[in-house]
Amino acid sequence: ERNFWTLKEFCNFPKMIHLILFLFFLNLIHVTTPSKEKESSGACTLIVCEPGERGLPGRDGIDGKQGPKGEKGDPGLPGKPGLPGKMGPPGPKGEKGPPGEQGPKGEDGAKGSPLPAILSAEQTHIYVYYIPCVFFLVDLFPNGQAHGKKIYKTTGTEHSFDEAVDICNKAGAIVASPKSKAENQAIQDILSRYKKSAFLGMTDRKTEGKFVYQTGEPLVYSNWKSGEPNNKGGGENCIEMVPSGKWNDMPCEESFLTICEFEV
Ligand code: MAN
Ligand code: CA
Repeated sequence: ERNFWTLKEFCNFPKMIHLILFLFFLNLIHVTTPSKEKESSGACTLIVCEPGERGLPGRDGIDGKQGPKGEKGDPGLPGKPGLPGKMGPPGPKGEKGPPGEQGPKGEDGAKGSPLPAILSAEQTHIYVYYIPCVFFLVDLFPNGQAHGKKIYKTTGTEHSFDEAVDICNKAGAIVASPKSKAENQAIQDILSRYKKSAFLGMTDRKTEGKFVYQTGEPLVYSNWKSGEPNNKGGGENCIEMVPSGKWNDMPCEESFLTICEFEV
């Protein structure tokens, strides 16, 4: 069993996006918020003090003569601090200190699911995952969809079936060939953005009425519109997926949006 996620799996997990964004902004807040320690270490504490009060008057004298001098009053409170002096000239450069001791060994990384590793990650991990993830998602938008181990991407242009096969094969892919409801949905998501139909990769060119994948294998999933495939006019050997996600057999010479399927 794999104990890691591919970038695609990681980024395609919808909740992960929110987690990454959350961690990213949490990280920003952490970086921009000064800690209490920082606040107190460098700041001057300004205490405003009044000058000291006068001491008490001396006692009355005896026999009309002036009495002895009164006792010295208590010292007044300290006055306001003076203005800071001018900065002195810089001191000579100190010698290089000895190297610090080696820090203790870090804790073992999380095993199994990568999720705990992500959750317990330090700031750098956020960047390690976040930045590639952003590139991945930007690359897929607006003409791509990732589902499971497959990525569907459209050229954004319309072509005949044979042209589409050529375009996709040259890109190391095949023409979109959904094998489940979810994969069909991923393709439909693209169609709903473009409001167009697309060719699927299956044909019944070899045996009329028997649609197969480009590998020659028979269909494991289908989503025909009711009444289809009808081979209208006797020349409908390719499949068009309409924006609703339903399938209709159509002539391979028609032009539809090209959507390629990449296996990751
Ligand atoms: C209609 C239906 C389809 C057929 C197309 C051809 O939509 O009859 O089955 O493929 O026309 O344009
Ligand atoms: Ca048809």
